[in-house]
Amino acid sequence: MGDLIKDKDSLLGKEVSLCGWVDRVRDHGKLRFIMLRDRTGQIQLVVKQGETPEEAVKASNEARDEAVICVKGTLRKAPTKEGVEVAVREMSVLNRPVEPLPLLPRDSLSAILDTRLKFRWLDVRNPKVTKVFLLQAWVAQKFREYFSSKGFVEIFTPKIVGAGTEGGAEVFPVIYFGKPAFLAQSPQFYKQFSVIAGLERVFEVGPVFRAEPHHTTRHLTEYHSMDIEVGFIQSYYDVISFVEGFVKHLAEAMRKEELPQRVLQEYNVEPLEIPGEVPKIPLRKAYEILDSEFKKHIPYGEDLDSEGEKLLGQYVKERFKSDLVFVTEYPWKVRPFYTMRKEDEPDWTYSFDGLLRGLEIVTGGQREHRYERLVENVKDKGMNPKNFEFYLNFFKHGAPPHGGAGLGLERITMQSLKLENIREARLLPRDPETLLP
Ligand code: AMO
Repeated sequence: MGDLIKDKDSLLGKEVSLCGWVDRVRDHGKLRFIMLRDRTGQIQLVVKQGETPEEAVKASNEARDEAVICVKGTLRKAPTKEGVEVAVREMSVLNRPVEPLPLLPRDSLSAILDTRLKFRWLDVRNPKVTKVFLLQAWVAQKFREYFSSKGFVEIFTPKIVGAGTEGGAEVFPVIYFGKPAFLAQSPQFYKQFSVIAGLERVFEVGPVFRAEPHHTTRHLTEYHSMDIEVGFIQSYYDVISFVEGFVKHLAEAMRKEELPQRVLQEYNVEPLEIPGEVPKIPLRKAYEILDSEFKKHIPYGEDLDSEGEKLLGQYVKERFKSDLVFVTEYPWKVRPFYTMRKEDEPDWTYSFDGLLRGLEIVTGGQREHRYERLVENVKDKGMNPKNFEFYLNFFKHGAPPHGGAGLGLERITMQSLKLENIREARLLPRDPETLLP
């Protein structure tokens, strides 16, 4: 239908053939208007007794809300939003709902989120909801495009793994032919593996699993992670540059390309604002800013909480006209064992988070690539190097200095459209209660 609307001038007076869902019907006795909806838009169909062939009039009696229909007819000018309508000549009803609709697609956004997710197949038919997923696919495409253009190779790593990567208990156990295994929390070990194995620059877009028992508006138990890993870096600032380059590429494309413009307009949000120089603030400086500007106290050596992130986002938006800020040098105690500790201050690390509109969307840093130090790191975290032997082995035969980052696809989608809950940005979200549909 998108093409039809675009080509409406050349198609006027011609026969068109369309399939889709009935969005709504306005029945005026002898005159019936049916809004037909497909993934590209909507168009009015006109069925008029005395003008429309008898067979088609009959079929249109069955064309109720959300029936699946195909029509043939003539495209003509009309005082509709699209400026055109179809005078129906043939209609076939391919399928009809078998029970009253529990959620009307056109009104789905007025239902509570739980109901929308329960009947997600109806919810996503709402054109505004469909657009979330058009934008999401576009973001993933931009990610692939950007990193491919920088010489990164796409990798596909195991999702059933023998060890957790991010520390803590947030792993889902699975039984693998009688042996204990886990769903991957991150491609962390295998993206590092790929660099060490000589691919040097790699990226992956894939599902990751986190057994996060808590309910928040920004956590899912399954999400899509967009990961990069790059060898031969001088410092973790090289990784920041790649991430910054990608977000700039995304922001520019948001202003230029038709699809994101259309989606952003529907959500009434501005494209991301990313200045030439994105602010980078060491965490210890961020503590001071939050204290002095907002009277918000984060205990020294702790991670930012969600309020701290929000306030810092607000601060950089006002000061630097930036929707993005990098917070650098996180404490060793809140970072996973593979992170490289600062040479001169080992309680701090060569690592960063990136906040988009006040929400963490990316984490990254330089990795410890020196075998002995890595073993020390494992021990320092109170873990047994034996349990990580398979990973530590990668580092025994020439691992280059390297670093990388992981970006949350749903969080980027959510922040780009200013959605309130991350579940809205996942087609079929998983949370502690939701395993179906
Ligand atoms: P981290 O665990 O911080 O880092 O995750 C990286 C990014 O993934 C997103 N994210 C989430 N999105 C939705 N639901 C969740 N439960 C969730 N948890 C995280 C966030 C976050 O910034 N291996 C490292 C990355 C690296 O250093 O390369 C890692 O996974 O946007």
